[in-house]
Amino acid sequence: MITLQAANPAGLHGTLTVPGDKSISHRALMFGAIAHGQTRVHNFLTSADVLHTMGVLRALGVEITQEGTEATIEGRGLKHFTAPTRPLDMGNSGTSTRLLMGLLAKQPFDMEMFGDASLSRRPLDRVAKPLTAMGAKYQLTDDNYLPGKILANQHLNGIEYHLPVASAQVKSAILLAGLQAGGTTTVISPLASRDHTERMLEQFGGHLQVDGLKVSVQAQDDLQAQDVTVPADISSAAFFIVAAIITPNSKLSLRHVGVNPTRDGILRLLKRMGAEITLSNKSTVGEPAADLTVASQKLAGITITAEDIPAVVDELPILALAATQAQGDTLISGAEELRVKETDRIAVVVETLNQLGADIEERPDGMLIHGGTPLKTSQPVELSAHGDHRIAMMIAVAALVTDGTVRLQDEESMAVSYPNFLTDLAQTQAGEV
Ligand code: SPQ
Repeated sequence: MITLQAANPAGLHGTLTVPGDKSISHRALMFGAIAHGQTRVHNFLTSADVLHTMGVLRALGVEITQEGTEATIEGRGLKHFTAPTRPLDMGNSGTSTRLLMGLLAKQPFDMEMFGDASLSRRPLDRVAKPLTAMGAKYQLTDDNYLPGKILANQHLNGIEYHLPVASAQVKSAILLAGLQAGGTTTVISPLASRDHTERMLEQFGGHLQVDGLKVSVQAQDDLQAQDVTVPADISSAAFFIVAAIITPNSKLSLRHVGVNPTRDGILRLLKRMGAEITLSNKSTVGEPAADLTVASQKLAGITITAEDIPAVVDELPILALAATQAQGDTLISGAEELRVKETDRIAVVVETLNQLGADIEERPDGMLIHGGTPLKTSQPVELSAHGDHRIAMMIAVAALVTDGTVRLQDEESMAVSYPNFLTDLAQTQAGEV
């Protein structure tokens, strides 16, 4: 348990580079493993989730070296994995589990897999169903959870699949299986979800057809190794963006943040709330990125609907905190997917922020946040993130503007996506970055 710091009267200051993007780091490892030749990944994220993907690929015989944020993968194509000698450990990572269920759907051996308590409560039927229709075979618990097995399988056929929810993980799993399937595999999404898999597949020489929300691939085992530079993770940057906005007297710059339009919903929604966030040094080589500058300012409540959700899905906890400090109400709807993340992020955000004096009503598909509530606690309050990295970081940012003592029980959960978050936050407090 740690006691979190309240903000200094001088605010947060400096220029910070947050770690590499988690979604892109997972995919760089996976594409590096199935390409031919040596892939180099720069600014790779060395967080627990990504290291679980790395551990699984190594257990399947892939040679990967890592020094700091540089990783090198010796790729040998889709057909040269070796049977693991132990169950595959997915840790806390939904992305590792779901994407690898697609990537490994056609191997000549069984693979056992397991995850931590949170991952063992997250639904896998959303990937198992379409992948089984392609010919893949899985053994999961009766409720379609981990622990489970990807069974040996010789044959996959293409399908046309209409995703019931806009999920990048399900789309990616099907496309990765589609690279090994007969005929054409097509995924049609109800709304755009993050397109890192499509972009990276193209970079590695994949032939994919994209027509609006419809993406198709055919079997292909000649992907070529690449140099991949991972931008800073906008999902991690979001905590500092909101911290600077709600903490008086602050000004922060964040370097080379990924601003892929399928991920930058946090910037668009904060702008709709009246925030000014300046983008400079835009780069479009590989994934789009830019330097962001943001200072303390006032926000106004807005209405957020289903169309907004996929591009901001992981940032909704920290956006909810921002909304508690805005003038007026913010309504978040169409966000029921939040209930099947590392925690039920609707229930946990409402409960946690209300414990700090916020006024939020839980809705089945989101929440109604009554803004303009000063956060305060007369007694020292002990909060748990329930093992959810994004909730833990939201609590640390909330503590900056809470009048009273806030303690956090499971700060170690931040290691899933941002191991040095508290150090970086403390440095911005001291203006040392
Ligand atoms: O990997 P995991 O545990 O699912 O991570 C989360 C997160 O908060 O970091 C979700 F809990 O991000 C997902 C995201 O919500 C990462 C992801 C991806 O890399 O493809 C896609 C999103 O999930 P989904 O279900 O919408 O596809």
